[in-house]
Parts: sequence; structure tokens; C-alpha cells
Amino acid sequence: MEVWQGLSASVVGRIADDWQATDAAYKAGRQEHYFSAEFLMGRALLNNLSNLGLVDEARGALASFGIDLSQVLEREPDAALGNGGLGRLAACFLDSCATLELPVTGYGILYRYGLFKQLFDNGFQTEHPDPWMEEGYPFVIRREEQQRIVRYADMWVRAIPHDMPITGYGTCNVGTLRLWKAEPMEQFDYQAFNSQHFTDAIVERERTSDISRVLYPNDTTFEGKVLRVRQQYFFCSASLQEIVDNYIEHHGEDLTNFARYNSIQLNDTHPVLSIPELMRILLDEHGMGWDEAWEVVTHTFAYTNHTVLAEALEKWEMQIFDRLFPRISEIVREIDRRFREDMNKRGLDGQTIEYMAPVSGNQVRMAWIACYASYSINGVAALHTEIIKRETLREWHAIWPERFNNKTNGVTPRRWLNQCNPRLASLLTEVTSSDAWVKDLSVLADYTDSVDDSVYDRLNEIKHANKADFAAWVAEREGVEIDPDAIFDVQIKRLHEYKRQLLNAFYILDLYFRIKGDPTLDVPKRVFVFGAKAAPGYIRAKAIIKFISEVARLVNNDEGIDDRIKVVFVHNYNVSPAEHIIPAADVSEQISMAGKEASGTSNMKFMMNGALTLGTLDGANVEIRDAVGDDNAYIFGATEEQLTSLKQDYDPRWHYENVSGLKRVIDALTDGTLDDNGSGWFHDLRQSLMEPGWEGPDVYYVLGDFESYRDVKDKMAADHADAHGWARKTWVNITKSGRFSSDRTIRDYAEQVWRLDPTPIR
Ligand code: 26Y
Repeated sequence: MEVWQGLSASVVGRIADDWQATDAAYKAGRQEHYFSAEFLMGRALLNNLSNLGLVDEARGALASFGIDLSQVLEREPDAALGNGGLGRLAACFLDSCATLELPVTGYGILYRYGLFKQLFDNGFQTEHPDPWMEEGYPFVIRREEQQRIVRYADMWVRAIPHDMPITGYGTCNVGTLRLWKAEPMEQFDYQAFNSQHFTDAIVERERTSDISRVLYPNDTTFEGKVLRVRQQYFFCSASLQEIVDNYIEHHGEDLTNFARYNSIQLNDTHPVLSIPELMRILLDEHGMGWDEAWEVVTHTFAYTNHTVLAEALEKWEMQIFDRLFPRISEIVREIDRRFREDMNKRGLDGQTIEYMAPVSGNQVRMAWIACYASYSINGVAALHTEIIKRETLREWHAIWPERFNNKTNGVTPRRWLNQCNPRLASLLTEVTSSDAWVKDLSVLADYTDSVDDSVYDRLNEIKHANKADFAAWVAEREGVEIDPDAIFDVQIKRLHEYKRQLLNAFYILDLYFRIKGDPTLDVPKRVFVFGAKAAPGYIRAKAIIKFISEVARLVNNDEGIDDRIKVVFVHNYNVSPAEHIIPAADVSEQISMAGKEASGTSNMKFMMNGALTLGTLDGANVEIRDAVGDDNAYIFGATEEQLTSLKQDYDPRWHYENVSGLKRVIDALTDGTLDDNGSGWFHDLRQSLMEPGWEGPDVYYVLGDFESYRDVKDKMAADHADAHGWARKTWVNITKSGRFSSDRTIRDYAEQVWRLDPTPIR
């Protein structure tokens, strides 16, 4: 740990001058500001060493002391300031912005506790705090002198910026992630303390620190509403104050041209309070009139939608706003009043206006405010953008079609290929005679068809070596032995019903029963790997974790199946476990019910590392399939289009009765085969599939897609036996992954939304 600290501090020291120069250059010109409640950064040291070209130097320096660099790297805690895809996307974007030398700054919250640490207790998930920087973290620099004050009706709070340097690959530019920490106005209220009100003094301090205490792990339901709203306003207000001050410093007191120099990307609805907050600053602190201020605001903000799930479109009770910031309430009401007036003039009917209004009853609808005030609205994959245009945001699309655009997600090939898969990275450099692919992944496409057989052999060797490394990692971390010669089939993502981990688990259980029924069955050896956290209040998701654990227990301990199936649930799934898992995967499970996964991004990471997609036509899977062709991806299940009619008279019972093996699997939930330790959770799972709930039975079409999933997955396993054919598919996936580099995504944002040019530092 001391070695990690020392090495990390020296890296930060090395970039100090470039960081300052970059900051000064960015502040003078047009800038983009990426507002996000989440940044799932993972580890920083290797990333920085690699960007700065210092890996070999560091390895050598440590070796002379008899210390192994990779062991030092493994000591670093993950900065897990995010729940999943949306937060990791923000981190990949920052990496690409720095590498592309674009003047972009990230703004968020310095959570003291990141996403909870997950342990298993008899197959049940338990949650534990993650104090990730308590032992010292050299990659955030406290900038006390740049603090701002955030004012709520019931308290004022100091916002202290903590900056993380964002190095780019092979560039001097160093961008910034600015994370705000909430601290009390006075270090301590001595008066209260001295007048015997000890606890009052402490309680007040704690109430302030609560604001940046913890990342909400709930990506489905609302908890601690008031605190969440407080958090959101906290980082929006502090960031805007800074951006406005910087504008004034460089361009003068007249804020009319604010949007010429600044644009703000809203990462989903979590930072949408910055819309009324910028109005407030312009109106109250700079004396602008409403129309003038609205003109500025509507040229400043751009909104990214990340989900079509109704429960994730944030709505807050007006009373929360009234209590926390009455002036913001007033402004939101005025936005609502003018919206209604405007829509009336456009001739919209009353019902539509009520549906679209920013405020309705006592509810404030954050997504609707975002759509009304933003000059750009984007989805995160082609299919998702079509769905928001057609359904989720249909009414806004009808009025402002020009605002809508697609920006298919991407992932950084630095972390997700060059750093995590050094064997494959060297092969790519060798084959292309250059490491240019690290900065321009699309160059690989020139090599799809032009390599000889030796490359396929090398690919197979590399995958096998990665699998052996992973097997050792799993043995130590999870205590399960797995065979590198087996097919490694992986599903890693947040646990949610729509992602259908249950479908995967049903396949495994069915395969187990098939082998039990016919021990001579000729099936290849398989390892099924899961990694997933469930929101602490999402009981059904927790039930699915317990179910997978029980399937693992049953299968892993049955000597009768000759180790032909192993199931591993990697606990505490996070960015750095992903870096161990993905390079070792043969099969990438992307099996959400079509229409529900906005994009997915692990699908892209797997593709880059030569795992083949087993997926539905959902999110970016559609574009992956288009990039590699039907022969190089395994697609199954109902399409989004088909589901509309299929779901009309869907009867899961028919599938239960008629699809071979399905009844046996579903019955295993409740017939004593598997034990939920009296929780009743497995009964509930069965019920959710078989009995009509308020949205019907089996909302996510698990039973409906089971047969086609099994067919394709069986076919895939059989195909794996043809090592050469498989390697060929793998190669196509790797070389066609250029489109899924976040560099491509960020270039698209920069050109089409941000209108931003590179600002190289020399
Ligand atoms: C408001 C609160 C309840 C909330 C907190 C976190 C709501 C949503 C979220 C996180 C959403 C998320 O991670 N969405 C994912 O975004 C990825 C990046 O665009 C997509 O690839 C992925 O499909 C989508 O589920």
C-alpha cells in the first residue's frame, strides 16, 4: 500500500505542470462540461502509467527493490462512484476527451462511500460500506481555495472541489474531473458545543456531510428522496457558480454570450436541477430578464437519455423543492407556466399539454424539463434513439424533431483492451506493425481478411493463457476450481429482471438436468460466470442472486456430472474484476428483453477482447451484429417489434407445458430441489413468471424466449469445438470493434452536439 501511494503520488507530481497548462488553456476558450451524478472510474495508477508511457519504467524501478508491479496495482481500491453503465460511460468519455485533446471537464460528487461492497452469506447478498479513499488517495487533489457556497433554505454548505487528473494516451493534455465534497460552513460550532449543546453541534455538522456521504445504490426505486435532491442540487449549483465565474473572468460581466463559450451535457436526469439553477443565477445574480436568460439556458444544455424504464424517469414532489429551495420552486413553476402558454399557442390539446408539463399535480418531472430546455436530446444506441422518438419522448419529438439525435455508446480501448489484455494488445501491435490502433481502433478493420492462419492459432493461445490467469484469480478469490479448457460463458452487469440473468440460470439448470437424464450426453465443458449487484431494496433481484447461488451449489457439488458444468458467482463485481474477467471470456451474454437495454457497454468490451455475443437484438447488440455479420454473432429471441404483438396474448403457461425441460426447471424453484432458506423468494420468482401481476405474467418474456435461447446457446457451444472457425469469428469481432471505441462516440458529440475543437497543449 505504501508503494502504491508513493508511486501514485509521483505520477501526479509528474503531470502537475501539464495539468495546470491544460486547465488554463481550456478556461480561455469554448468548453464542454459533463455533469454526472456518477463516475465509475475504477483504478487510476495503471491507467496513468500507461497513458504516460511509464509502465516499463515503473516496473523496472520496483523490480530493483524486488517488488512486482502487478501486485502493487492490485492493492489499489476502485473509485466506484457509480452504479453501472451510466457511470462507467462517463469515465470512458473522460478518457476519450483527454486523448482527443478536447476541452471537456467532468463535474460530480466526491462520495465518501462508493457503491456498496457486496459479500455473500449463504448465497444471500449482503451490503457493506466502501470507504474507498480513507487510507489516502493521491489521485484527488483538494482545492480548498476554490470552494463555493451552496445555499438551501435550511442550511448553507461549503462545496470543496477535489480534482482528479484525467490523462490521455500519448498527449500532454490533462483534463479534470472535479468532484465536490460537502463540508460545514464552520469547522465546528464552538458556541453550541460550549453551551452544552454537544450533540446539536455534531448533528448539524453531520447533516451537512450527509450530502456527499454516499452514492445511492438504487437504480430502480426511490429512497431518501430529500437527500438525493439535495445531492443533485449540490453539485449542479457549485459547478454552475464556477462556470459562470470563469465566464465573467474571461469574457466580462455580460452573460448574453454564455452559451458561445459553454455547453453542458446532462448525463440523464440527475443533473437537471442545473436548468432552473442557471436560470436563477442569470435572473437573480446578474439581473437578466426571463426571455434573455431562457435564451442562454436553451442554448447551453444537452440531455442524454439512458433508459426507457418508466421507474428511472425521475419525478420529485414539489414539496421537496419548496422545502429545500423555494426560489428554484418558483422558477420551475414559471417554466411550467410558460411551457403551457407556449404549447397552447402551438395548438396542442389540453390533455397533451398536461402530460408534457414540467409540473403536474405536485410532481416535478425532470426528464420533461430536460427535453423542454435542451438544444439536443440523444439516445445511446440506434434502436434506443428510435424508441425514445417513437414512444418515451414521442410528444417532444413531434414538436422538436431537430433536437433528437443518436450517439451510440462506446468504451475506451485503452483500459478495456490495451491495459487489461496485454497479450492481445501485443498481437495487434505486431499484426498492424504499429500501436496506432490504441488511439484509432478503426485501423484494425483493414486486417479483418488479411491475416494468415498463424494469427488464429495465436488468438487461441492468448485466450487460453488469459483463461488460465482468470482461473487462478477465481480460485484465490472465490475458492472455485475451473478448467481453462472449458468454454467461459460470462454475464456481468447490474442485476435486473429486464437483463434476464434468470434466463441464463434456467439454461444452466436445464443443461444440468439434461446431463443427469443422460450421463453419456456429449456436451463440451462449460464454465458459467456471473457478476452482479442488486439494489439493496430490490428483493426480486436479490432472489435471483440467491437462485444462481443455489444452482451453483447444486451443480458444482455433483460429481455425477463430471465437472462438465461449473458456475462461478464473482462477488463484489466492479471495474477491476471486469478487467480480469473480460479478457478470459469466450461468450458474452447480452440477453435483455428486446427494447429494454438502452445500449449496453460490456457487450462492446467483450467484442474488443474476442468474446462472441450471445444476445437479443437489443441496444447496441443490433449494431454489433451489423458490424460483424450474422455469422459472427449468436442472436436469438423475439425482436422489439415482434414483442408488441407477442405480448398481447402471451401465456407463459403454454411454454411451461409445451417447451421440453422448461417445466422441470420452473418446478425446481419450489419442489425442494433448491433451497431459499425459508425466505419464500423462490416461490415469488415462480409466481412472477407464472401468475399475472399488474403488468401481466413474466413481464420480461423469460419463458417466451427460453427455447430459442437454448437452441442458439447449444449451437454456440458445439461451434466452439471448431477452434479455427471460432478464432476466425473472434478475429472479426476484434477487428470490427472500432465503431465501439468511445473515441468515435466523443468525436460525434464534439462535432454534432458540442461544436468543440481540440485544444492541444504543447
Ligand atoms: C434516478 C436513479 C434511480 C437512477 C440511477 C442510476 C436511474 C438510473 C441509473 C443508471 C442507469 C444506467 O446505468 N443506465 C445504463 O446506461 C448505460 C450507458 O448509456 C447503457 O449502456 C445501459 O443500457 C443503461 O441501462
